Amino acid sequence: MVASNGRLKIALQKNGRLTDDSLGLLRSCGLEFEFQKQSLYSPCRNFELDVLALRDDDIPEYVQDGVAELGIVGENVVLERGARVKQLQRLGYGACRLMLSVPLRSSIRSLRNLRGKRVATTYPNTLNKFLRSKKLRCEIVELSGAVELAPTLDVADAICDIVSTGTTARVNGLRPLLSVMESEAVLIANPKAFADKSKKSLIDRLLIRFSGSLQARGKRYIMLNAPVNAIPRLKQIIPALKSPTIVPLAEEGMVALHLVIAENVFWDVMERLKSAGASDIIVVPIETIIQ
Ligand code: PRT
Ligand code: ZN
Repeated sequence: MVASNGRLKIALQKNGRLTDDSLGLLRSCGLEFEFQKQSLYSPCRNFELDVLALRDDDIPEYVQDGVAELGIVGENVVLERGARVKQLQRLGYGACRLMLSVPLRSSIRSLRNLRGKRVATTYPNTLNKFLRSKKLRCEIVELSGAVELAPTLDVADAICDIVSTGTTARVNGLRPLLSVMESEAVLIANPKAFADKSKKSLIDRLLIRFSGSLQARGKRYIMLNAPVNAIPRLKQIIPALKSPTIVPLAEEGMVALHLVIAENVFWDVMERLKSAGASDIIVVPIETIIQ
């Protein structure tokens, strides 16, 4: 039984693809706790929060029923379980697609060709909803795993399964037909949790930390020196992520520029800044950005 002790509870996947990133996100928000896969319940030392470790499929219902006020789970699972929960934030990891795929040699080339065919999936509700929205009738073959084997075993003509790199589909001789939904990990909440004043205030505090940490992801803080007359050129190179801070230096005609830059353009921009006159470039990681 989970103690109802006035502390906030957040449900995470106990042991799976979302576990490490979810723990990393909580830790990047300054939350300190021991996490053991075997124990259901890990109290935070420095925040009124307990972390619950659960199977991902159960998280939407537990959040809906108020066992935990918050949960982190894939959007695909939230949709499939049809839970009445509020989606608060997309978290930028666990990216995947729910994809309809067919055997390489299949004559099925379009969605219309699927009419009347057998489609194996572990996502019957999502698939059913999708097919109804397309006014298409198929026979849904509900499996509990290893969906990619269904065409080889001749229990289905197509499958509807989660794909991330596409390797599993390729290895099993399948080609993608159509994406049913895109998904990533999301933070969900029990809507009633906001009615409790102290819980709401804890959730609000956590949300600020989550946003701060997510904002900082993939960004670097750069400090560099440059001659004043190089500023117009440097400004043209700097992507419009944030206007740079410009500080005069003791050395006549020199300034320091501070700016935030996205990791994916980082090296390219650095090289161009250097050739435009920047020197003494210092790059530091960013832990959080509170706006
Ligand atoms: O034990 P528990 O029930 O908690 O975990 P689980 O085994 O049901 O889920 P898990 O850990 O596999 O996935 C958790 C969540 O991660 C999913 O609900 C998705 O939101 C997300 N996710 C991201 C994925 C994948 N990528 C993924 N590739 N979930 C599953 N897969 C599987 C997919 O089912 C297929 O078998 O990986 C295979 C395909 O991968 P690729 O890379 O070969 O395309
Ligand atoms: Zn699961």
